[in-house]
Amino acid sequence: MTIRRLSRVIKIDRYNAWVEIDGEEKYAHVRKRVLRDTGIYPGDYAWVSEVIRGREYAVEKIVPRKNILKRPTVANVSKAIYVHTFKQPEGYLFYLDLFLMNVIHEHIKPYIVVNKVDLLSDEELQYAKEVMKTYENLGYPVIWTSVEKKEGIEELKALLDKGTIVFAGMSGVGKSSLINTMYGLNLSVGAVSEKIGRGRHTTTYTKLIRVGEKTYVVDTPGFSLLEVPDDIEVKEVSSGFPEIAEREHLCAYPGCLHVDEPGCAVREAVEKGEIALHRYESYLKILEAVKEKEEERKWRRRKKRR
Ligand SMILES: Nc1nc2c(ncn2[C@@H]2O[C@H](COP(=O)(O)OP(=O)(O)OP(=O)(O)O)[C@@H](O)[C@H]2O)c(=O)[nH]1
Ligand SMILES: [Mg+2]
Ligand SMILES: [Zn+2]
Repeated sequence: MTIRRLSRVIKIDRYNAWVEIDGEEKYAHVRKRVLRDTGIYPGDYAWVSEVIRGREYAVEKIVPRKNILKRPTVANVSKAIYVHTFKQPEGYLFYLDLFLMNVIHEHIKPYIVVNKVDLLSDEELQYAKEVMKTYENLGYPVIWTSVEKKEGIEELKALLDKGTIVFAGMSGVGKSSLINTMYGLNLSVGAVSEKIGRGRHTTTYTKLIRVGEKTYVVDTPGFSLLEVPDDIEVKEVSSGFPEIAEREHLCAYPGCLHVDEPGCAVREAVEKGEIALHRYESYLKILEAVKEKEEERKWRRRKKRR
């Protein structure tokens, strides 16, 4: 009889996976039916068999997931940290808003880290604090860090004790640097290109790293594309924006999408400055992208029926 063990999937390499067995990383073949039925993602818990004792492993089955974070894709996430920078690179808040929507959708606890504060002048820092106030008011913790000056690192670490902790954000914001400083690791770190002020995607794959008995940190590649998850529907977008969701019942039309409907309480709140304009703009942009995906799906279904 072959032994089956419950293992954690550490990293995916095309149709194979690195899994953790007895504290060691082993390369395992992924059965076709796994790829077909459930797929396999970093962070999955999987039943792994020993095809040849101590030498060859195969992933037989994926344990049902608690959640799955999209962009970056990681399964069974406890906490998700979005790393933002105001300079080198100048981050887009839109990515943060999209990330928060994804995270809320999966019931994962989000944290926002503003890194590279050493690069900001007093005035710039004041501006940054104002921008982040919007997020703090929505209930998201914001932590200010500098890897360079070793600031905020202990504060951040104290918030993130157990579980599977994902670091996400644009390329070059310092995700790998933060993980290195916090846990004394040696992940590769790359310079932000001088010319375009953007990172160069130093980290190219998602990987779980065990840093405690029950703690994994997940380093992920920086993203640079607008990509909304496939399973989000038009009417669900607003639930990713608490300040919109809580006003929806005040709109004149049930099912109001807050675009141009008359008597829209959300747009009224934007005009009054009660909802930050950049948040509303993110909402509209995501809504548009989700609508497009829905149209695509409908079109494909119609084509299939013909
Ligand atoms: N001044 C300053 N530079 C920093 C700080 N944190 C990281 N950096 C630098 O920013 C650059 C990018 O850091 P990385 O850790 O590679 O960024 P990343 O987010 O992992 O990037 P990708 O792997 O491409 O997604 C490196 O040159 C770091 O030394 C900081 O707090 N202050
Ligand atoms: Mg990196
Ligand atoms: Zn409305």
